[in-house]
Amino acid sequence: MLKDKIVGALNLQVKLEAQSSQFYLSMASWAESEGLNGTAEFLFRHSDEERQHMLKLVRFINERGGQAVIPALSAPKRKFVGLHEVFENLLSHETSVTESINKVVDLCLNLKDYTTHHFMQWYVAEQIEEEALARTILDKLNMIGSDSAGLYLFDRDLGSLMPSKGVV
Ligand code: OFO
Repeated sequence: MLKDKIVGALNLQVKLEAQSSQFYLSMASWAESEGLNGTAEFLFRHSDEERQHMLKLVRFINERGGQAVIPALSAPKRKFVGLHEVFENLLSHETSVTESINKVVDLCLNLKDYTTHHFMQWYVAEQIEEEALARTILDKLNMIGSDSAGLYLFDRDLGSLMPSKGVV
């Protein structure tokens, strides 16, 4: 049986993962409307993955005797100046998700909830991958600058990349 404080922290994480999914869906929609189809595919997949992260938490909370709360969400940002802004936003969002996950892990240790602590290790590992990938993508974009041939190839290659795996 989960302690109330743990349920509260996990439900906050449910909300953050849902926000991630909506935010990346909004980015994907912007990219598709700009003709950046590879980037859009990548972001649609990223959005789907975030929804899976949310569901994994929902199922865990309910299985362990708590109640997962499905949150209301505010509308995500929908206009971006360019790809650089998209991936800067993505990295800074992921950094805040990592901080939140670390807080949950910390609380688990303080309350001696080793089961939830074990469960959360999957999220810790996932955040390392996602942050590293976002940084790699930003490095590539910095290298390309405003070179349109480079941006064309970048967009094409991103279309076949999985958000939680691989390097551009
Ligand atoms: Fe759920 O991994 Fe990003 O936010």
